[in-house]
Amino acid sequence: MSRLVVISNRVPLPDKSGAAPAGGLAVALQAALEERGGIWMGWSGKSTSGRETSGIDIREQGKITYALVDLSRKDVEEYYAGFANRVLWPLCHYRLDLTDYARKDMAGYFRVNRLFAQQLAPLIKPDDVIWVHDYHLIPLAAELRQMGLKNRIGFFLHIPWPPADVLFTLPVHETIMRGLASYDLVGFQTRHDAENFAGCLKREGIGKELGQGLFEAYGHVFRADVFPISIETAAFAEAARTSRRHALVGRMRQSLAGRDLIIGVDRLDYSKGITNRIEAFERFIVNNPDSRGRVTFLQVTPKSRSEVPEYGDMQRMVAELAGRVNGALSTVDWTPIRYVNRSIGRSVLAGLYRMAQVGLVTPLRDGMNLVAKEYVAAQDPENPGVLILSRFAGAARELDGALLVNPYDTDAVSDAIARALSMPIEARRERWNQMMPHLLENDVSHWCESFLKALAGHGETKGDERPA
Ligand code: ADQ
Repeated sequence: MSRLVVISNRVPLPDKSGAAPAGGLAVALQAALEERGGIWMGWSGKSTSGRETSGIDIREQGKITYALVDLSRKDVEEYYAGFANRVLWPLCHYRLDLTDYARKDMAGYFRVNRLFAQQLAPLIKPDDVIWVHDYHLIPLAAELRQMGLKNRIGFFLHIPWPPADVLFTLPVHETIMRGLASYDLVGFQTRHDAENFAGCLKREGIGKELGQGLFEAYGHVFRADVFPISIETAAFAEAARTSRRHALVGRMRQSLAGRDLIIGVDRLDYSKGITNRIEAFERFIVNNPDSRGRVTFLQVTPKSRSEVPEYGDMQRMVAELAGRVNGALSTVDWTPIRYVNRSIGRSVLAGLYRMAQVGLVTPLRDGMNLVAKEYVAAQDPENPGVLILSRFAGAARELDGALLVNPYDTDAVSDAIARALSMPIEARRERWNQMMPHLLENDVSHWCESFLKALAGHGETKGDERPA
C-alpha cells in the first residue's frame, strides 16, 4: 500500500502518549496514516518575527512523520488572515459583502503555497498518495506539478463551493480554477457544491464534463465528486451514553431544575448564523408566553480567528444581543440564554447534547456542519431530542429526520422550536431512527476510505449524498 501524505493548514499533533487530539477528522486521518505510514504537513501555528520564512520542524511518531513549517508574520497576515480568511472563506460562504481583496494578500497566498510545495517535494517518494485539505491550499498541486511530481494528488474542500457569479468576482478566479484542475480528484461536501464547481468550469469555457464525474480543463483530465464528511458516530454515541459520570454534566442537569434545554454549539463565525438564532429564540419566548421560565438556551461558542476584524465585530454583536435579550426577558430566577465563550471537552459536550431536547443548528451557509451529526449521534434512543437544521448546511442533504428551516426566517425558526419542544415521543423516535443508521454506516472512517479509494482510482462515482 502506498504511503499517505496529508497536507492541511494546521496539523493536529498527538499528545505525548501518541493519542490523536479530539475531533473525528484528526482521528480518522491519523488512523489512515498509521496504517499506511506517511507524512502530515502544515503550518506550525508559529510566526517568526522577521520578514523571511524560516525552516521546517520534522518530528517522527510511530509510522507518521509530522512536518511543521513556520511562517513569517507577513506570511500569516497575507496568506492566512488575508486571502484565506478575508477572501476565500467569505466568498465560499456567499458573503461578497465581507470579502476584502488586496493584491498583496493574493500574492502572499500563492507565495506560501509555493513555499509549502518546496518544503514538501524533497520528502515525497514516487508512489506516495498526496491528500491536500481545504481552501488554504488550493494551488498546492499546481506548484508540485511544476516541480515535476507525478504522484496521485487529491483535494478535499471542507467548505461550500459557490456558484459562478459569486466566484467570478474574485480577480484571480482563473488561477484558482486552474489550481483545482491540477488535482486528480477534487472532493466536495455536497452534490450542490460539485454542481456549482461544474458550472464554474462551463461558464467561461474553461473545461467540459466528460461524464462519470470526469472533467477536462487546461489540458488535464480529473475527477470531481461528492464525499460528505462525518463523525466517529459509534464512539460519540458511546461517549454520550456514559457522560453521566462527568461531574459537569451532573451539575448542568441540576442547574436546569427540570427546564427544557435547547443547545447551540459553534465556533464564533458569521457563517454560523448565531445572531439570527438568538433572535429566533427571543421570538419563540415572546410568542409562547408559557415557555417563560421553562426553557433554557445554551449557546457554547469558542472565539475563533480573532485576528480577522470581522470576527471581532461578530464577537461584540453576539455578546450584545445575548445581553439585550437576557436583559429584556430574564426574571430574578431565570436567565433564558446561557452564552459560554469556551471550548468544552468531547465527552462533556456529548453529555450536553444528550441532555438537550432540541439541537439548534442554523448556519447561514455551511460546508457540512458536524455539530448536527454529533447532536443526533448523542441522543438517547429511547427518548431522543429533535434536531432543527438549516437547509443551507451540507448536513441537511443527509439528515432527513431533522426539522429543516430557513435560518433567515425568524418566525419559521421560532415555530420550529415550538414544534420540536412539543413533539410526541413516537415522532421523535421515528425521526431519529431515520438518521442514526445512516450516520453509523457513513462515519468519518467511511469518508476517509472512500476518498482514498477514489483517489487510487478504484472508487465508484456517487449519485448523491444519500441513496434514494
Ligand atoms: P467548522 O466550521 O469548524 O468546520 P463544524 O463542522 O460544525 O464547523 O465543526 C466544528 C467542530 O468543532 C465540531 O466537531 C464541534 O463539536 C467542535 N466544537 C464547536 N464548538 C465547540 C465547543 N464550544 N467546544 C468543543 N467543541 C466545539 C469546517 C466547515 C464545516 C465542516 C467541517 C468538517 O466549516 O462545514 O463540516 O469543517 O469538514
